[in-house]
Amino acid sequence: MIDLYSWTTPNGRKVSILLEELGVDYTAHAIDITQGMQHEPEFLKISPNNRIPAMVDHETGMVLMESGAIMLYLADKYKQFTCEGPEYWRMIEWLMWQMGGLGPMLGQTHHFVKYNPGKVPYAEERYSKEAHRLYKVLDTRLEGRDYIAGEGRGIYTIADMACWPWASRFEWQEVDLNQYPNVRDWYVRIAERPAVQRGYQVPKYVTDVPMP
Ligand SMILES: N[C@@H](CCC(=O)N[C@@H](CS)C(=O)NCC(=O)O)C(=O)O
Repeated sequence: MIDLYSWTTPNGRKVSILLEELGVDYTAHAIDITQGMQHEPEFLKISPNNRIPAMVDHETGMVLMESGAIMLYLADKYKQFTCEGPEYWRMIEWLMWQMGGLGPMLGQTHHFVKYNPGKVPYAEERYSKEAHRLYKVLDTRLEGRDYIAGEGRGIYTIADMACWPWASRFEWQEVDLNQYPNVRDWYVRIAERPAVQRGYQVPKYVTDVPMP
C-alpha cells in the first residue's frame, strides 16, 4: 500500500495521475498548502522540504519527496510508463526539463500573471515570455510525435505525465494552446485518458480537466 501526501496542484497531480495509470492501491492524504499543513512537524518527517507531493511505500519502506524522484521510483518499481535503451535517457532529459524549467518557470508565471497582475510588470513580462518560449520548445519536440519520449511517434511515459499538469494551467498562464498545435493535440490526447481525469481530482475535486 502506498500513501500519497498531496494537494490539487501540478506537482501533486503528476504523482496521482501516475498512480491512477498504474492502477495500484494507494491512499491520498490531503495536505492543504493554503492552510500551512506542509509545515506541520509530522509532514516534515516525510517531506523535509515542506512541499507536496511526498510518498510512503509500505511494501518497501521507501519514503520520498520530490515529484520527479517519486515518478522515477514508481516507474522503476512497476516497469511501466518508462523507456528502454537510449530512449530511457531521452525520457530522463525531458523529465529534468520539466523539473528544472517548465515547472519552476510556469510556477512563477502563475505567481505574477494570475495572482499579482500589475504589481511587477518586469516579472510578468519575463515569465510570460519564458512560458511561451517553453511551450514553443515542447511544440517543436512534439512535431510528428504523439508523446515526448520513445521511438517512432513516442510512447506515453512519466515525462508526459510530469509536463501535462503544468500545461493544464494554460488559462492561468494566459496561453492559448491553439498557438502550439502539437502541444494542444498532445494535451487533449492525455486529457481524455480516464486515469488522468481521475488523477486530476486527487485529493479532491476542484474543476473538470480544462480543455483548450
Ligand atoms: N520540486 C518539487 C516542488 C514541489 C512544490 O513546489 N510543491 C508545491 C505545490 S505545487 C508546494 O508544496 N508548495 C507549498 C509551499 O510553497 O509552501 C517537486 O517537484 O516535488
